[in-house]
Amino acid sequence: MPRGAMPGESCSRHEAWKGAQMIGKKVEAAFNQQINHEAGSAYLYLSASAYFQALGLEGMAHWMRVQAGEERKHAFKFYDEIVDRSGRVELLALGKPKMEWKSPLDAFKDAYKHEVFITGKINDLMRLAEKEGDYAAAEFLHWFVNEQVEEEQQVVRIVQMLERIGDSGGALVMLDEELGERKGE
Ligand code: OFO
Repeated sequence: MPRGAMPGESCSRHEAWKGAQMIGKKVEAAFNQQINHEAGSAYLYLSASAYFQALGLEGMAHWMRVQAGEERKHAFKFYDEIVDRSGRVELLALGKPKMEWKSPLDAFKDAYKHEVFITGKINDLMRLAEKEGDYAAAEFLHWFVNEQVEEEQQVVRIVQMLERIGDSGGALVMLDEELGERKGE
């Protein structure tokens, strides 16, 4: 039921309002695809969390698990936006995520590559919204544009630290403790 409408309400004003809010088919399909990308990100980070858990790096496992939770929230944001604009959510299949990495550095480098991939998808969505003249979608996507800058920065910082740490076990333990303090979940 549209926001502000009473149960059973059926008036032309209501229908006109609903029509004005409807999401276009192209943007709807692209947003559904993005739900899949965000849910896939959550799945990947949960798998990385399990990898770190197996290595006994609890702090990194925690960091990845919090990140998986963030990605789930991103998927829900797209879900809610489709519903709020009277579209139809379609959940697509998720593939099996990678489960082994060569090292913590390798896992975080992969996370960085993944975020760059997602940034590209958000930029594609923005281009589509603008092409379709869907300013509500463009406005909604601004939050994600900023979020991607933040996410890439966070992961780059960890990659840089891991590169500096190299083979130093003590420094790795210290970084693990720091990453274990990430808020969330
Ligand atoms: Fe949803 O931001 Fe990372 O992938």
